[in-house]
Amino acid sequence: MSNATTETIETLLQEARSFPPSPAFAAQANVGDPAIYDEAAKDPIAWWEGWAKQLDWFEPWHTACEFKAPNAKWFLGGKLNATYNCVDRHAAGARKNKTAIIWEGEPGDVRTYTFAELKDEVSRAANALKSLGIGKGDVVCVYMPMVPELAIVMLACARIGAPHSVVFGGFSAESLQERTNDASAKVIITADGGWRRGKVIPLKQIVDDAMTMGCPSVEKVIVLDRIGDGKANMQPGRDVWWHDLVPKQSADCPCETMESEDLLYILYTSGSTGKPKGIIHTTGGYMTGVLATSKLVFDLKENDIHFCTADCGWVTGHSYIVYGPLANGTTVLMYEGAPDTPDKDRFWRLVEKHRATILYTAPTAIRAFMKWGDEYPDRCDLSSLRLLGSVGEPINPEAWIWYQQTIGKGRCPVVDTWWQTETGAIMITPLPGTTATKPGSATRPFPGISAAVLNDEGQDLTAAWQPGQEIGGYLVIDKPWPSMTRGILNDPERFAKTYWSRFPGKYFPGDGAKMDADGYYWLLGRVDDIMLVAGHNISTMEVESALVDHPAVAEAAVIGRTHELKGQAIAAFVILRAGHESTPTLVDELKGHVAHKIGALARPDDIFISAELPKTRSGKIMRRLLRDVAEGRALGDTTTLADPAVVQALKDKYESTES
Ligand code: 7RM
Repeated sequence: MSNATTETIETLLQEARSFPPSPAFAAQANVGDPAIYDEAAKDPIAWWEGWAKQLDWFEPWHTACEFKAPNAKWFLGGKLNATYNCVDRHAAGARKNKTAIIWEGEPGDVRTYTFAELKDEVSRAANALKSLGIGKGDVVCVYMPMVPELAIVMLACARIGAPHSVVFGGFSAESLQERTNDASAKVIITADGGWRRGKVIPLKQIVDDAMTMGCPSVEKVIVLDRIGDGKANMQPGRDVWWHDLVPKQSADCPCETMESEDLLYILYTSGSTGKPKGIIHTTGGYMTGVLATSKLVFDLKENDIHFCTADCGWVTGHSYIVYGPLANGTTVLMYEGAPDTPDKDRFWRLVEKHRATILYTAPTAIRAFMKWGDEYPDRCDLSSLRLLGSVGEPINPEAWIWYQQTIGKGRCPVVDTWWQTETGAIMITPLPGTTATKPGSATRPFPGISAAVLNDEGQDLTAAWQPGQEIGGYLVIDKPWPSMTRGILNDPERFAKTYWSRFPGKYFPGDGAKMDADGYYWLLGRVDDIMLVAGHNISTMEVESALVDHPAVAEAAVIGRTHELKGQAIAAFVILRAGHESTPTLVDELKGHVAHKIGALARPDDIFISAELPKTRSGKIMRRLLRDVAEGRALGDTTTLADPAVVQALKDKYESTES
């Protein structure tokens, strides 16, 4: 988006609908008064200190914040333990017998843990790690399915001060090896397998492959028996069964006293250069950020059942299945498998059966649900739900409205939450009891977070913004916040360059943003997803929204491909809804629809109807590969795709259609 200036940003999203919180929701909400924004802005450090005080500290901090870009430290001198805050303090009090985790496996098996039971299980797992020589500072690599033991292992690591590095169970042996070695992990914890769409993902086999390729730092592999077919190929001396090691341990394991800035975890995220970045999070600041955002964004109450559908292999699972809700003493619902197994109503059956009150999921899932049809949610009882959340990518207004109407029955506030692995916690979001929402807008920075929109020259457009004006450019965060990453493991230079060099002294997340006439933020996608068509900035997301608004379209991915005259031309890849046929008339109609919705400048040059789109394992469309397809290049790196065959088939079909 090199030419992103106020003048060239078009007013593309004419979303006029606004949904104030219902009086009933506002009356009971944790935050019902917008004054909280100004209070926090007056003294953000004091505001965050207020939240930090809601954690249990073994020793208080003496300095709240020390910041010299790109390095931040929070709550210096303070000592605490994350697991103590998520488990022990609840197990020792009134929440002792309250359910902490409800878990359902894909085959339908259910297990629950009270806070007291969780404390025992976590302590046994922690003692098991200690018995293998793992202690403070030793990295534990976790490669597990979404079973309760995954959360237990994370909390066990935090209990003894061993940073965990959870690798999503969908990653390949090579990716696992790369991450294990980058972090010099001493142990890998895995399972014989995990269930996904009725099939077993052979996790232990993949660990074996990674070990064969070479993981010199790994001394032991702990294997959980999830599948129960006894097929794991155990290597004597190296591999040990969970059931031989953990249950015999004592349920008494003191929490290690950690400095506020001691490492809590490492989580790898993909970078534009290909090599994954080991994003690091420390203890005091991270816990403060997830405690505060969980409580206010999800309006957490004592009786809530929080269902976040992410996998713990992603930051959303770290912050909003494990650390945030549990720090608040909230019951979480964890699900192992796919949303369409045994049928496309699985999430709604889970909500119905376990009476989930909060659902936090991703736009890519919401669009799939829309495509599958209303009959699936409509046949389930969703009356327990009181709040809906969205995360992971911009949500198009059509999907937002469908979510609000069909799942929320117009009764539940929808919170569209913008944040990143690097930010640790939610950054831009409505507060459901006080912020009027607009479909497609993440609304406002969370209290205590200071964001701005800059132009190409780094001028702060928000500083001069006046009500009624629209501005667009690059999103930055211009003040430190507690849960911000402390860097990239082993690579401070890359950290400084990637996030802090584009606009010196400010954190640049890589996203473009618009501020509308009401001062609301609209996240426009990654800046490399902004097209420059004949001098006009057009976000791929805005064109996608327009396409998905058409009744024949289930999902769309838009890219800018190089064009001789216009700089870039718009190419759209479209999946049709069931019952619609790909015809030249429909293609013309779709082009006209976009032109009608946004303006002629946004009329796609090409529309290619496809059966599938290339997606990462976390469901993000890889537009880079679509650009390769549209520009007739050899495909770039496809190793992070859920299914590399999809994009190859797409390329073959695209090329045969063209000629
Ligand atoms: C939580 C998570 C981060 C990137 C981020 C954005 C995009 C995430 C939204 C969003 C628009 C949202 N972490 N993103 N949430 N874009 N609206 N509500 O997804 O590290 O995996 O990804 O995801 O581009 O930079 S992440």
